[in-house]
Amino acid sequence: MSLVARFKAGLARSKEGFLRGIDLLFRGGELDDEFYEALEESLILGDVGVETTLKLIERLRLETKRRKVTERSRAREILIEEIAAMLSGPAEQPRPAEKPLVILLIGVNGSGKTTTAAKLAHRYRSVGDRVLLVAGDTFRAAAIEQLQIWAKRADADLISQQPGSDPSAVFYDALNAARARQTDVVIGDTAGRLHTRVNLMEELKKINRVIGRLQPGAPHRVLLVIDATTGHNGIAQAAHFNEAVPVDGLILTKLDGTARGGIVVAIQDLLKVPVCYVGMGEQLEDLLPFDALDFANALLA
Ligand SMILES: Nc1nc2c(ncn2[C@@H]2O[C@H](COP(=O)(O)OP(=O)(O)OP(=O)(O)O)[C@@H](O)[C@H]2O)c(=O)[nH]1
Ligand SMILES: [Mg+2]
Repeated sequence: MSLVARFKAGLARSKEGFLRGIDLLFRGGELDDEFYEALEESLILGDVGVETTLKLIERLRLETKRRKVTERSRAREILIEEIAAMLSGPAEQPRPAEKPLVILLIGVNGSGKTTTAAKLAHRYRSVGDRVLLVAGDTFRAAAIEQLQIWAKRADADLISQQPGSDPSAVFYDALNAARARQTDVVIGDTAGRLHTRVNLMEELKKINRVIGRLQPGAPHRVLLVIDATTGHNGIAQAAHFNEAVPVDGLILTKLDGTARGGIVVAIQDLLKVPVCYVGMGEQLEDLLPFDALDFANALLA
């Protein structure tokens, strides 16, 4: 299945939701004020957000005028282009010169960090990388067991310690093990934390420091995992996390569970942090690398 088709499948609920109205709008007629008003309403309904929606509408108005497009059906392509332009981020960073590549997953409780760690492990394993998962959530015994099960399924190594131990110590062990074993990619799971809890954000900073001391430049990718079904709350979370540890990219999970998939557009526009992956299900294969044009096409084409 092509990436567009997979995005479409993951967006099934949005397709039944706000995207249905948008699809109908583009089917025929003139590009009049009524059209723009209805489009604005639908985009906001789909969690694209007021600010981002107004920006998109403005660009669509300008671009259709410039190209002398007056029919709604021809404006669809232009809106796809504008959304794609808004979504396109910098190309993926190359791997560090020295192994391993260290990825750290952070986010609020239940956003999908542990599942995403496993999905990422699976992605790297499937191209032949040696992967080490780090059970950095030492709060709950169940969290460690959950990652153990996933590590087995994804055929990745795992480093864990007793529940209650210092997560920084787990990362210290893990990085040393990764070096000794010639691991290609280290993927760190962390405990869910509310962005408003100062001590927990301090713990995150410490993990970040410990990793950086062991391997300069690491963690190479700090990825913030956001549950797409929480809508615009995710934007406030992201700003706080970014203050504690600079976030390199976003992973939006549970896109399959929302009828308002427009959040992807809003989040990238407002945060200026690229969406790297989107989660569209609970299985190992359900993490898709983000592609702006394919995603925009899946939304509207
Ligand atoms: N439908 C769907 N469910 C998902 C997705 N990603 C994660 N989940 C589910 O969301 C729930 C929480 O996922 P976890 O990976 O445990 O979340 P977490 O961030 O590690 O949670 P804490 O460790 O408690 O903070 C699980 O039931 C996952 O199966 C997704 O992309 N789509
Ligand atoms: Mg977890």
